[in-house]
Amino acid sequence: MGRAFAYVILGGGVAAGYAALELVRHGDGVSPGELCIISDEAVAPYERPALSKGYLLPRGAARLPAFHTCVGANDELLTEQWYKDHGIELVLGTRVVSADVRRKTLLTATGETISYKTLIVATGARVLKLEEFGVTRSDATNVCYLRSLEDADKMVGVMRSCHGGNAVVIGGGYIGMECAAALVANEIKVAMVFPRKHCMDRLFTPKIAEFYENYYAAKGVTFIKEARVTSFETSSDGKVTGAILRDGRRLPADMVVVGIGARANTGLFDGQLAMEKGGIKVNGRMQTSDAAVYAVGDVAAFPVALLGGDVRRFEHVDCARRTARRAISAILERADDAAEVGKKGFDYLPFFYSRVFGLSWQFYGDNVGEPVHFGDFSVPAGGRPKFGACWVSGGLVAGVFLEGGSREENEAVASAVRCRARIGDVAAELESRGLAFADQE
Ligand code: FAD
Ligand code: NAD
Ligand code: ISD
Repeated sequence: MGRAFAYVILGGGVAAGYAALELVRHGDGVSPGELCIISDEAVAPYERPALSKGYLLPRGAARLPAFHTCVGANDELLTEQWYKDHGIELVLGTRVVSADVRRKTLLTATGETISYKTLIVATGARVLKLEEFGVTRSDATNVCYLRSLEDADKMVGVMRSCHGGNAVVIGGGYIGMECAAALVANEIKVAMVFPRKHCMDRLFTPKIAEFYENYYAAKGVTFIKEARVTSFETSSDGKVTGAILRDGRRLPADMVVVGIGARANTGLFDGQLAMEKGGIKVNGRMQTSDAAVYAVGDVAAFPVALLGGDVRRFEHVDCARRTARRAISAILERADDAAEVGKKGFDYLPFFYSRVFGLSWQFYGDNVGEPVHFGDFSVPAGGRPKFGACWVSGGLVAGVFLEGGSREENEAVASAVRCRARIGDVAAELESRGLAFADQE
């Protein structure tokens, strides 16, 4: 025996929160008792980006309930009470262990079968573990991964016990860069190890990376590039005390932070739904190969109209919010759903951002073609740097990265990318804002 719902959202992260709000706001047909959210986390959906930023601050740190969804989009704060008030069944601390899309049922670890008419898969992604690369002992009490609130609590506790000590950060991507900045703020010395030539190599050009690496170095962070940790040295109490590199070097470690990438949580649907790009393949309405199942957020691979219908999967919060809203609009067959018909996919402008130290960058579009740098890559005394890059493909702007942009400048950049502006027009616009193209080396 089990419970039955018109709508079930599987997963309780960012996309789940935004989907719930959208259903409540626009779902004339959504009555109390019709929507259920199942999450293996112990708390209601929250804005995950806070975990590597405000949550790790040594003073005045962000704590729940302040960053439940949907405050990240300057919208309503959905506390557990909000879900109660709207008759939404929030099943927390409960893992779904199998799904049967033919029968339209989910089985939880507690043995309950939950059935749906419409399922929205919002299972997000999991961290890659060092063990998957043959490095053992990453379960030590002072080794931290960062995906969930539980992980963040562990990291806060470990940082408190390491004040003035040494941290080894493994990975030079988003987690590595944001956690290194947080460790510095907590007065912990950082050595960052990664296999590539420069940090954030999926997005940054070598010139952009050089700026951030120099900025971090000035804050005391050491970069150990083109290197890998192959084992840990541990003490008798099971704590890691050192990280050993492939070339035999030993880095002292009072703690370790690992950010070596993520994998979409698709396993429940292997062999049941079509997959692509490491995620669940959906159409421009976020509908999977089973008409009753939608997928949103990190787990969804969708055709991007702006990129000519190319199927992409993004692991970023803006995408989670927008795909969640898109799916609900499609499920409820709203007017904006009809407006999408005929397009080569979802009308989405890819958007990534990060904030570290006093810096703040945004990226819009696709980093394909030739990057052309602009602005001043030095740090002005007492001021904020402002620079960026335009990726140019066939004379048109495919993507723009901007560090230090004002709200108005970021909006201008976004619209230039959205309308595939000609590079000459963007150059003139940048110049009018005092951001001339840098000499290309
Ligand atoms: P998630 O938010 O990961 O939610 C997935 C949910 O599903 C989780 O609650 C999970 O526990 C649950 N779940 C999974 N499997 C099951 C199961 N079988 N049963 C029950 N529940 C299950 N992006 C940005 O653009 N900017 C940022 O600054 C930024 N910062 C980030 C900082 C951190 C520390 C992390 C980890 C990510 C950050 N991201 C950022 C990425 C962004 O948070 C994700 O893209 C976003 O959370 C994706 O939303 P989602 O709902 O798809 O997945
Ligand atoms: P990532 O893909 O951004 O970076 C992974 C890093 O690990 C890269 O530097 C890569 O070269 C390195 N690496 C890969 N394999 C390695 C190995 N075996 N040993 C050492 N280094 C290795 O992934 P992440 O930083 O772990 O982030 C995880 C997820 O969280 C991603 O989905 C990311 O988008 C998301 N996130 C996003 C933001 C943001 O958008 N601001 C912030 C934090 C996290
Ligand atoms: O999700 C992402 C991400 O973090 C990037 O940097 O997509 C991009 C691509 O990997 C590069 O455009």
